[in-house]
Amino acid sequence: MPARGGVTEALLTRLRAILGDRGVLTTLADVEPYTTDWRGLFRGRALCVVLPRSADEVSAVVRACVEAGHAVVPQGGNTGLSGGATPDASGRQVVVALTRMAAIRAIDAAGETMEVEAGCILQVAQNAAREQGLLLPVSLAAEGSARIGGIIATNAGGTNVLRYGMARARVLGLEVVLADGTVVNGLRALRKDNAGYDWKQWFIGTEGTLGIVTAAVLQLAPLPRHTVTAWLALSGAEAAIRVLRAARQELGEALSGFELMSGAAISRVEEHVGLRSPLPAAPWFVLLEASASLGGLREAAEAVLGRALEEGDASDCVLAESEQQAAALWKLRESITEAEARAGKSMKHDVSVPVSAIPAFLAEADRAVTAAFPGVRINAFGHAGDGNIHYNVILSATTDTAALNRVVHDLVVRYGGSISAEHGLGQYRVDEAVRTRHPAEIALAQRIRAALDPGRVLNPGKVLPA
Ligand code: FAD
Ligand code: 2HG
Ligand code: ZN
Repeated sequence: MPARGGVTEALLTRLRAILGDRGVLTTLADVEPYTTDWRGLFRGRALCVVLPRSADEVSAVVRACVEAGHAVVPQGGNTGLSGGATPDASGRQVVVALTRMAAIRAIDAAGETMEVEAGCILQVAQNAAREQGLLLPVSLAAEGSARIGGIIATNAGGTNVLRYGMARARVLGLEVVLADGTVVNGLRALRKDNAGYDWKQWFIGTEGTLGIVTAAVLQLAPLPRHTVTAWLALSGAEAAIRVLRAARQELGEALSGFELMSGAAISRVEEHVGLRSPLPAAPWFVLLEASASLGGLREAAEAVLGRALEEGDASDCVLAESEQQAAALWKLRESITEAEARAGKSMKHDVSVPVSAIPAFLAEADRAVTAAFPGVRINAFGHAGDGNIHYNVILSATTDTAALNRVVHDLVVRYGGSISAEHGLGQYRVDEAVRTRHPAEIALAQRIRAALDPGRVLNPGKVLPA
């Protein structure tokens, strides 16, 4: 911890006056969990961690930090995969953790909306919706820890974007605290609202660099009565795209998940997590899910699987016979990140390309990466229905990671893709975003940032260069 001057001591005293002693954490043991990211890849330091209980307290904290010249780092569940919630190494930044603002304020069943505080855990919000016969359709493996504010600030994707869109599509209204401490309340439960700028969009997916989300009104959906879940073994990624097309034709908008996983990724889950695929080893697997309130789903899913087998796209498949079997299939898919972490250090490439370009992209990326970086192991999987591939590479002792990023991202750009489909830039991908995006796009983002946070108080060094 750097020596503290009078201004810093005065700031701590002021924060304690705002939040009480229990709302300000300063010991190394208390602060450490908030200064390291989920992967243990980024390790920062913080002057303190503050735990506000209301938007007014967040506002008072921001004002105090601005006046003392300290930056703030908003944090939710700290499950982000881009280092966005980790403070820098200066030991001066103040982490604002929203964990004590976790109330579900209201659910309007007829209007299918929920008003919820930013610190509510996603799974808690999902369960509350389910109790009312409604679905909060944002689903990801970290849902037991990720919080609503983090979900919104990263515009999280996950496994049902194909049907329900990204987190952005759920947000009807927001309450945010700006960089000068102003609280802006836009907690309206309206589907239609064209009265001026749709300013809430500025805070969705901007990773806490333009404002701190304190509460939101979310759009829910009817809870589907029927779900089918299938697991297919495929010989190649081309076959997966043909099966996707068939699934869209047979199941239409009921298709809610289409996850593509390399055989190597599933073998790693078997080896490192101890789960078993229901089918023998294959080059690729697909996990397909469809859900609807009206019947006929199973017949339509059987038609998709039958066609895939007949046309030689699938070598084998299973259709889950129970909720437990479906859950076991999802567990396999959702354990890939954990298995990858146990297999070694990896470089994550959270990329998207047009859906139809996935097979060509994968083939070209495999050729380029294995030729240039001997000894690496590719761990490719992702939300193929959305064109989002996690083209992760488990490193060898000598891999030049900057060169590896350039090879993968240059290819992504050539395919008209994005170097971050859903995890955001955080601090992990800022340089690559600057390198691969048009300079005018970066300049436009800088202008918005300068307008909303001229003093660079909010999460400096994330999304845009410091
Ligand atoms: P944090 O990690 O705490 O923060 C993330 C970013 O949001 C940071 O920049 C932080 O400063 C900012 N932030 C947090 N709260 C606020 C707030 N209230 N106001 C303003 N800014 C804020 N992501 C996906 O998109 N799809 C997936 O399928 C997916 N699967 C995952 C699986 C695993 C096993 C893990 C570990 C992560 C996964 N993630 C996935 C990444 C992560 O869960 C998401 O990015 C999630 O949205 C982060 O939420 P959080 O509350 O943990 O945010
Ligand atoms: C997923 O799709 C998450 O499971 C995590 O987005 C991806 O580990 C990753 O790279
Ligand atoms: Zn993902």
